[in-house]
Amino acid sequence: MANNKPSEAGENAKQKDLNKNTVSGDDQAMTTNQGLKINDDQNSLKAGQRGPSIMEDFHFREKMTHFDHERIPERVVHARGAGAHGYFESYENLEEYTMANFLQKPGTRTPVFARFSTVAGSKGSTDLARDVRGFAVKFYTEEGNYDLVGNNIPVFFIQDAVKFPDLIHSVKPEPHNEIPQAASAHDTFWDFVSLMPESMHMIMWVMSDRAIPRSFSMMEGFGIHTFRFVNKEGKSHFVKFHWKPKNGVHSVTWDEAQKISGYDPDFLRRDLWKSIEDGNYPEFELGVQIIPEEDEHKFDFDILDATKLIPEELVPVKIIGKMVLDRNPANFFAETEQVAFHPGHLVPGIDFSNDPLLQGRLFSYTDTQLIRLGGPNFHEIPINRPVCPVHNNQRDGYGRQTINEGQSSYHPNQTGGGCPFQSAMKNGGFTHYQEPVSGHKIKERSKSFFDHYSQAKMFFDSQTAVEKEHIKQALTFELSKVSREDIHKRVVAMLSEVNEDLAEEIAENLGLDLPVELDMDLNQSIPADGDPEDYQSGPAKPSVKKSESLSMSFRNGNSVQGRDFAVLAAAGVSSKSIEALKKMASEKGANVKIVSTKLGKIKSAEGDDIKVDTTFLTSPSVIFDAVYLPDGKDSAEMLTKNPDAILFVNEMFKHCKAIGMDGQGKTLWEATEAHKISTDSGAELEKIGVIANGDVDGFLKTAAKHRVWDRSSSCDIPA
Ligand code: HDD
Repeated sequence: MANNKPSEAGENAKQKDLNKNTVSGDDQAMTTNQGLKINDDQNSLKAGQRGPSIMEDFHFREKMTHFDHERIPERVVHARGAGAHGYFESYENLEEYTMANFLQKPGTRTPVFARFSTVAGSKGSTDLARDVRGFAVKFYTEEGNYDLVGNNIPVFFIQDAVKFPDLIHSVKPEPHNEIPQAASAHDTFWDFVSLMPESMHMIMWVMSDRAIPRSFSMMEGFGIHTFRFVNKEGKSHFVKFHWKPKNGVHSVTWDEAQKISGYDPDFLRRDLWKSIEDGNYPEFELGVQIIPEEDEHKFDFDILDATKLIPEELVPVKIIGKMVLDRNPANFFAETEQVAFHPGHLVPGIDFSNDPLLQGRLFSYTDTQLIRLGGPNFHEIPINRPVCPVHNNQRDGYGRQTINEGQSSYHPNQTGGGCPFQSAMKNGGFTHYQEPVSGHKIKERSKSFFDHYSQAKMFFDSQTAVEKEHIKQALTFELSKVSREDIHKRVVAMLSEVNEDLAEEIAENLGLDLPVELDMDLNQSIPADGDPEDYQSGPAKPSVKKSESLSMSFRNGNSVQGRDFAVLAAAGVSSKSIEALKKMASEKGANVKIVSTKLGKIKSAEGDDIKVDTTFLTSPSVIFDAVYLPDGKDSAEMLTKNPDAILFVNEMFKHCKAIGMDGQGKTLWEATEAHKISTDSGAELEKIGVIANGDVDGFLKTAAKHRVWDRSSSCDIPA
């Protein structure tokens, strides 16, 4: 009884597979788990109408027991997430680099399931925390599942997986009082960071607006580690994976993030769900940076170091396919919660590098699923099972689904005729890349990992003025919530390695004098017997001084697909004016919502009824991408008397979002502080993203830019 909706691409192999387990209760009788029809689900069995309940009530006991066991441990990191089905379509034949089957024939479609997440917060925390976003994709290929388990930031905090539990303990709520939830702005995180200079590059990214995306469909994704592509001849190339969103890379501001966290903590999850329901399918292109083996040591950083990226100026990104997410899960728990990713789920043609962070991950993911999903059979859960056959001699365990017939469960065997048998490489048998390895068994890191500041500097220097300003504000916010001065001092000392002005400004905001005097042993991050001299990071000297692709402004996208526009309206609004906007916006995939003082209908100037979608009470400006003030004298005049409407426009202005108006809509605009400020500044309205005279096309073009940052200098507005 399948109820999964077919995707646009028709039923793909994974959907057909899931349908075997998808059940709908429509038109069905209610039964116990044993299939017995239930007559009364309203009352428990009692000894008399007012008497005690009776143990014999097997229906009550079954229902209650199941309920009592409904919860499973949340993911220790990335607990909060949202997922979607879709497909990956390859653009070209990559046999020169990899034998991976799904990358051979242009046009090959492979079903995928993607899950986006925050890292630190619990399952019920806000989507808008300042945090890295997980970007995990499971490809259900004909050769088995391939998981690309990445993030929306191309580098990581630490170089060696052995530090992962420390990093996570430091960022999670503090152990003595479980405060704060889903936030890095507290003592333990910054204490750890201030003692781990290798985290500095990642800190720059996390303090940037990348850490507060506008939509899961508006962020990049990265495999982070250097992986390998291996072709049929056994030749290997190093490879870095990138996802590039069709909708461009966009973020909210920190002020918006905090407000949205209150109004709609499900903002990103809802956005993903809704855009798929509306047919605005999120789309990402997959790109690769391919590095020949011989070039491994060509860079002034180590390609095995996950705190470094390879600037696109040095190795361009080659686009090899696209992912389209076109179907929402039928059941959150069954699919999004139970999906189990693992960077070690590979197909022939893709292999690992020796990145010590990646190597450690290869242990952690199976281990965590054992506790989270309750045993070794989690690969049989519908969302996790491959679409190709699975045969081996692994048997039994909690919740085993497969009924393995026959006498033999070992290999070699003759009782089963030697089956299941091994496969030669030419028949798809996976062989590990035969990398020569030599060295001493040693707990050490290569010196080539010790430059901690060059790329942090490159990232900061590559940002636009507004982006730099936001990084400063984020650092100030986070560190202002840190209570210990020693932590402030150490962070400022590290920042001064990245950029003196940055360090000075943060020091000023924290009330510190420069240069800061450090009175602490900074050598905890080296081995007990290590000589601190051997572990010093040199001064920042990036080989690429500025990399334009590191700025979000480089990937604007110029699209309004999936954006939400508010139309402020009251009785007497012009329906003609609204229709003109709606028509053009919906053609481009944007949503238009009528916001008013109460739900129901409003009478338009033309006399027809207009349905109100939402109210000022539940839908403030921060959850919209732009605002439109339609024509209609009575409506505009009424709204000038409404403080919520005035605040709405002022806040839109403050957050540098497009403001459009038509005819009398300008009456409302003229009643705002925003109008006064822009008039006083003498700025040309259009230049600061305020589009008058019903120019819908101009309004949409401005909204497509996402923000009019030119306005930010005149945005000192009380909103
Ligand atoms: Fe991890 C989950 C991404 C380092 C250990 N990780 C997890 C998820 C993502 C990432 C996207 C959520 C998957 C999902 O949606 O279910 N992790 C990364 C990236 C890393 C990284 C991009 C660095 C480049 N992770 C990392 C290290 C370790 C782990 C170094 C431990 C050695 N990660 C885990 C985990 C999780 C996890 C504990 C928790 C839930 C899960 O695995 O399934 O095993």
